[in-house]
Formats: sequence, structure tokens, C-alpha cells
Amino acid sequence: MTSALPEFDGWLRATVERTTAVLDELLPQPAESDPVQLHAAMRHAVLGPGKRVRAALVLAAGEASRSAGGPPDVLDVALDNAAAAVELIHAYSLVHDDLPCMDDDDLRRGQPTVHRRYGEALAMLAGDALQPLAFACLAQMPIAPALVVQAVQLLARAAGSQGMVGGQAIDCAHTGHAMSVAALQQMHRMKTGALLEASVLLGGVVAGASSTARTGLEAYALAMGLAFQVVDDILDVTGNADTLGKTPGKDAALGKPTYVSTLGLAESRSLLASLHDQAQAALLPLGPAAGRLRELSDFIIGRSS
Ligand code: GRG
Repeated sequence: MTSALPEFDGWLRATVERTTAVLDELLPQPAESDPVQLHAAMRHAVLGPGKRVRAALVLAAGEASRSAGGPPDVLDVALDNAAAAVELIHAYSLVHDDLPCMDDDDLRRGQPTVHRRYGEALAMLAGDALQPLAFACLAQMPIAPALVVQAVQLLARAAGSQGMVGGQAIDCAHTGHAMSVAALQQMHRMKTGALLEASVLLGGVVAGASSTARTGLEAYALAMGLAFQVVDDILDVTGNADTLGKTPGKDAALGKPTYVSTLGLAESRSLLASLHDQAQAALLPLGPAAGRLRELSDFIIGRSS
């Protein structure tokens, strides 16, 4: 699948740089503030070479939903804050997911996991500290207070026991047990999909999306949230450590139910194609302003890392 807009790669690179710069600014500098090791561990968790897909979804959804009113540069600051906030929650989830009590992984983003480099206790605390930082970041958005509250509620729900953490709990409980396709889908909608969905919806809320735009964004977000995990499960059996930046084959080794173990590779690929179609169809009412979201769905579905 190719990008409709030739400059998509450049836009994505700029998004990664822009979000990483915002995160760099937000995170305490170890040399300047105690506890030095905790701050170093937080920076290691967040500033590694992530794809920043969630940040890109926030910014692209913001671009698709901008309504009249409000200075554009002020809105850009708010969208940057929202993008950084979801990346902080995502980074914390990866740190905790890699811990010995969860997946016990050595490699993340091509680097040693946080607990391998800083020890288990600091890795847990670094993940803990990233969560309030994310909400502080949302609280700083220069937009109407009612929208800030909506954004905080959205992210809190997506990250909590009815979203990402709940999905992880279901995942832990089912290791070594087969799952029905419906149960697998529900688990992944919570574990991985909820934060990706929230990224899209946050962009819409912050940019003041119309109700038509919000409906389109919701359907797009649902399809892309699921698609992301289907790709991840396919890459876990077809990818290698060099391109993935993490250990492949881990799910099978841990006895975790995945789309590939439940549906097989061919059916997982056809589910992916159907989710891609659903995502593209959902964007039709948003018109050309949703160009970046369209390209992001191509990118997420075609990714190899
Ligand atoms: C431990 C509270 C807690 C939650 C963990 C998201 C999650 C829940 C665990 C991650 C497990 C995992 C690898 C899931 C597959 C999908 C996924 C989230 C992959 C990693 O996201 P990418 O590919 O990572 O966007 P980068 O490094 O590019 O940011």
C-alpha cells in the first residue's frame, strides 16, 4: 500500500521529531533534578526510537477536525501536549509490560528494556511516574477548560481497568489458554486498541471536531485500534529482531492467544484487509482534511516494525 500524498514520509518524520522534542522538554533532566536515576530511567523509557504512531494519530485527527475559531498556533500547542500525553502513557505500558512479572523482555525499541538497564524497582517506578506526567501534560493544554476535562476523561478511561490495564489483566489471565475470536477481539480492543482509539478521539476533542467528524473518527479509531494488534501478531511470527527492535516469537513462547494462533495467518491477513477498508470508509464524511489519517492507516497496516 502506498501513500496517497508523496510527502507523507516527511510529515511522519517531522511528527516524530516534533513529539520527541516536546517529550524531551517535559521530562525532568537527571542532571538538574533528583532522583537522578529515576529521571534517567523515565527518559530511557520515553525517548528511545519509537514510531510515535499514537502521537501521529492525535495530530492527524486534529488536522482532520479543525473547526473555525481559535488561533491555529495555540491549537498546535494543545495538540502537541495531547500527542505527548498519549506517548507517555504508551511508554509506561511498555516498561511495565516488559517487567519480569509480565513478559520479562530484554529488548525494546532496539535497546535494553528499562528494568535490564536500571533494575526492576526503578523500572516500575519510572512507569508509575510517567502516568501523572501524562495527565499534567493534558492539564497544560491552552484550550477551553471543558475540553481539557473531556480529554482527561478520555485518556483516563482508555488507560484504566476498562481499557488498557483491564486488557492486560485479561491477557495475563488467559496465558496458556485458547480464546474465542470474540474474546480475543475484546481483549485487544482494551489492551492495545483503547489507547490508539483515544489518540484519534483526543485529536478530535482538542481541535473541536463537529459531531459528524467525531462519528467518523470513532469508526476509524475502532478499526485502526484492532488492525494495529492484528499486524503486531502477524509480525510476531513473520518479523525478526533487527526490524522489530524487540524479541519476535515471544507470544507463542509465552503461550499467549493471538490472532495468528486463533485464526491462522491467512485469515488474520484477510481480517486486516477488511479493517483497513472499514477505516478508509469511516473517513469519507471528513473529506480531504482526513488525508493524513488515510495515509496513517496505510502505514499502520503496511508496517514491518
Ligand atoms: C502493562 C499496564 C500494562 C499494559 C500493557 C500495550 C500493552 C499493555 C502492552 C504492550 C504489549 C504489546 C507489545 C502489544 C502489542 C501492540 C503494541 C502496543 C506494540 C507496541 O507499540 P508500538 O509498535 O511501539 O507503537 P513503539 O516502540 O513504536 O512506540
